[in-house]
Amino acid sequence: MLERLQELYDEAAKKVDDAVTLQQLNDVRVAYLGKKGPITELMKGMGSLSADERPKVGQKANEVRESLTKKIEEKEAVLEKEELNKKLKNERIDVTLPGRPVPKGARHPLTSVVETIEDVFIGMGFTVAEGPEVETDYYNFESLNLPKHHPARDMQDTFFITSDLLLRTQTSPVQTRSMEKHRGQGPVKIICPGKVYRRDEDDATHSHQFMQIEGLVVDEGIRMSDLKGIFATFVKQYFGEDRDIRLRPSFFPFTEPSAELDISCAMCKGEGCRTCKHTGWIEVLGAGMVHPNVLEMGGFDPEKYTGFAFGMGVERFAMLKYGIDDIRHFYTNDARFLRQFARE
Ligand code: 2U9
Repeated sequence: MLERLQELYDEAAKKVDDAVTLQQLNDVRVAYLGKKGPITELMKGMGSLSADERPKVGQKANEVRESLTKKIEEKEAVLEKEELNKKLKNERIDVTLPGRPVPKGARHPLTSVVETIEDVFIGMGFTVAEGPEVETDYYNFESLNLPKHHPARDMQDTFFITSDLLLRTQTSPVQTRSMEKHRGQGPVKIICPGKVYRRDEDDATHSHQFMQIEGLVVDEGIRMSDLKGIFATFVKQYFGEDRDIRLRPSFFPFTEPSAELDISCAMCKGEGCRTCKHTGWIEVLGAGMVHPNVLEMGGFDPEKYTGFAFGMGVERFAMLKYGIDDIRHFYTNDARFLRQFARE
């Protein structure tokens, strides 16, 4: 048995010497040192040996195992080094090659316009408020002085989810929710940007989903002249110092009195052209003094508090500022269109 063990060692050692890949080396390891290998098999027959022979054979078997393991490990280190050197030689990286450019994304033009408008209002002491796009009938209509069967509900066709849940048609519900949070205590001074939905046929000037920024100021002693002052400042900052404003009487169920705000046409400087339909003025937003019913439903005492509110379509602002002629460009994600608004 001692001789057989030595033979096995010599045989395995030769195979280790001959191995040229790590795979071959591993095969030798499994073949000679594995559970089904000849050394293990030999050991199984040790029971038939005499008490004198058994420790000798045991010791020899351990020696063979240990030296073979050591030999394999040494060869393994050599082969690994060889393999690494081969790899380093073959896979040389040319660090002087120019890099592949990664296409850079940019803010969507509507996001930029919202951020610019937000900055102007934040500069005048407003905070930004947001709310859910799925709303209840109460917040979208009822709390805005639009009770069930009110004819003005037909002014906007609505996407209903259930008889009581809908996609908001304006961001006004955010304002009612903010008023409720104030629990009848002023001042409230917020702007509410966000997506709104209406069942319109999409065309160059209509989109079933668009963006609005609405605003609300409620405090003691707020007057229509405050509204006008805020917009004189806003229009000059957003459209330019040379723009004039005017207010025209209008009607909204949630404001009384109501007005529409026009800015002087920059194309013709008020002379009259196609952009302003030969009036010299361009309509940009709606506004008015908050209706007493709306203040009351928001938890404010209309005898003590007054306020003004306004609403604007973000796409319209972007179209006017950049001379874009079709609202659908904002939603079709043509990279050639979007790229033009990329800022560093
Ligand atoms: C509360 C009270 C009053 C919001 C207002 C308008 C006038 C308005 C339109 C502009 C173009 C919507 O995007 S558009 O179609 N909006 O003209 N919105 S006043 O009035 C409110 C809102 C909330 C609690």
